[in-house]
Amino acid sequence: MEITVPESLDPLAPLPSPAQLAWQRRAFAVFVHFGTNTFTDREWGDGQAPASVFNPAALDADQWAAAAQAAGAKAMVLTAKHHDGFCLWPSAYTDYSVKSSPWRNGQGDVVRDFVDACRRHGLVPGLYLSPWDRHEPAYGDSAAYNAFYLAQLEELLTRYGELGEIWFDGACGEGANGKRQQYDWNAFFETCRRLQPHAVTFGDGGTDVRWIGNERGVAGDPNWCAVDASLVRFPGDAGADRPMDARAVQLAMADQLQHGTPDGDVWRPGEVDVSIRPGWFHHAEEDGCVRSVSNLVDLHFRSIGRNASLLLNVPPTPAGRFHDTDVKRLQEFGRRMASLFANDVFADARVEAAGDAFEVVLPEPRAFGILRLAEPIALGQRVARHCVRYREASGAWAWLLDGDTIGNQRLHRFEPVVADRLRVEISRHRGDAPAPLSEISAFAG
Ligand code: FUL
Repeated sequence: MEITVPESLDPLAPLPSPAQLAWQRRAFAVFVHFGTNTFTDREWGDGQAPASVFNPAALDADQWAAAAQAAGAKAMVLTAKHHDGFCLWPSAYTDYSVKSSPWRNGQGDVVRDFVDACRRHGLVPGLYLSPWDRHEPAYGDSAAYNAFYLAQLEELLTRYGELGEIWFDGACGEGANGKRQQYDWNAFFETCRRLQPHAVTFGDGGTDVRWIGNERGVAGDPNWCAVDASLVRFPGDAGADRPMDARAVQLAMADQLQHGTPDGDVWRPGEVDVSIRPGWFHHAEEDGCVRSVSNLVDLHFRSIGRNASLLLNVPPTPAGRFHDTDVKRLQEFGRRMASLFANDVFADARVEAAGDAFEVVLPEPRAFGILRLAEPIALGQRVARHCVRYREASGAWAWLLDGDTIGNQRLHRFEPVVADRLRVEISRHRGDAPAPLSEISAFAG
């Protein structure tokens, strides 16, 4: 049940940008790792595989989009170029791309198919362009490679319409010539802001969206949207030259990737990237290792349910389609989530708000085993600690759970209880005014 937020409430900085807020509301995206590695059975290509290996017999981006949509995703992100340097679009700046492959006689463009399929299925497209390029000879010759990379970035940001997310991977290996590439991160991010102002950029600790610090699919608890900008750095930011070797500083940064901080000065919400299989790319020997539906449900609770966004990787096979097992899993997961969250037990309840306490009054005792709470994050994030109690049929009040942050969404799962009243108390929060909630919903579980 939604709760009306008092109009008089002042925002409490830091605040999300419109692009960050839209990205947080989408919450769930499917990641697509596809390229020469799909055909050579590798995770990190060395850039030496001939372009001729890329030849998907039945590439069908609509099949990816339909499966993502069935799972409940609102966006998809494609590896337009991974570390091997092979471009899934016909870039004018290299021959190492689909145009040199036998696929569709060199006339195809996977990025085009991808963005069109996303839009047909109501998904917001995003792109990954690996800065590390193990094929391009200019790599390691910093100025020349930066110019090359910026030219490719501009192709992607101008040819394919509006994007929701641009994903920068932090990997930076040595060039073939043994030289270390110095990326011009400021120019990369400035180009994104200029050409795609509605997209968020992801890159290690920032800029708009921070990595959650692991690839296991777990957000921190608590999890704040804000971080301390002097500590959580991304490549190219103002403080990035400061030595990071002090162990204590590194630990503090790792902690803030996981948890954010209530004292943060910049809004930089966490993204949980994780694969549905052990690898990021498809490997036939992992066809039996696809996450189960209940594992995917757990992922949802540990990421989206902890105020983060989930980017779930599903790698197409060499045919260019998601594997049947993955498709079935995504469909079943989508159905399971839809049924779990179909009926809000509190839909017709009344809420009495008094200061830092919210009391839900039900017409009669009802059973529920999941609670969904939300704050109006457009006005900032405030709740640091909350406690939930419920009134049993006997009329006695019982403790249900304690939690920390809420943010965009907080999910709690517990042994179902029967109650005719439920009280959420905010026992600690940022700011002087009582912390508002925008939702208290319950589901049978
Ligand atoms: C990492 C890369 O090195 C992996 O190959 C993968 O793309 C993952 C999402 O990011 O840094």
